[in-house]
Amino acid sequence: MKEGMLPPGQRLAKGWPVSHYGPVPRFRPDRWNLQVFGATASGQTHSWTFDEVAIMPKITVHADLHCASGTSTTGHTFFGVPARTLLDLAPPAAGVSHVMAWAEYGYSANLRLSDFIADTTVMATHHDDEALTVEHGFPLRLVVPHLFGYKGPKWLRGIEYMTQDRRGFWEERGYHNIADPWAGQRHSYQEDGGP
Ligand SMILES: Nc1nc2c(c(=O)[nH]1)N[C@H]1C(S)=C(S)[C@@H](COP(=O)(O)O)O[C@H]1N2
Ligand SMILES: [Mo]
Repeated sequence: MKEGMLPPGQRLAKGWPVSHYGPVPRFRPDRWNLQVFGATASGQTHSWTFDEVAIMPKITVHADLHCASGTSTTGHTFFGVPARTLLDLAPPAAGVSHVMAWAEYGYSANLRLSDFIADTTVMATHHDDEALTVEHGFPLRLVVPHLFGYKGPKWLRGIEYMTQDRRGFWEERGYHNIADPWAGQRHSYQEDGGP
């Protein structure tokens, strides 16, 4: 994180407004699970209940959030499971290079494996010492502080291991495949060296 600085073209929002596409899902603990599937080493799908996720190791991550539409919020403290923990619990097959992070209602975001296992990529359960609010992603929300906000699904339900890249929800709708805010990677037309 580059503390006290905003990426080019970003402006600071007041407080922490809520921004996402579609309705807020209701949490049903009895039906909820987190799954890792796709190119796992075992070929099997791994699945955990919310109670099982709650006892996974946790870290604290300080983050600013940058929405690709141009607003940023700063000074967040997230607490949750380091994303790379999943690679220990559910080893990927050889050749896995990307993941698709899946949320309720089919929202998805693709990530390079290197971005997913970065030290500060966290599956957050808490924000500023309180359980996440449902609008911000309770019970589980992926936070990838070094990428634009659309790479961090709220209401995370699954991680798909992929041996080839595939575009997620916003990446298919004109947003940049990598989404580094410091490099101004907002739009897909920039990927082939455009402005
Ligand atoms: N499931 C889901 N997660 C999502 C989104 C969404 O539409 N659906 N929008 C993303 C986008 S574009 C942004 S900028 C952030 C906003 O998170 P915030 O409302 O907590 O600031 O959530 C991300 N996670
Ligand atoms: Mo966003």
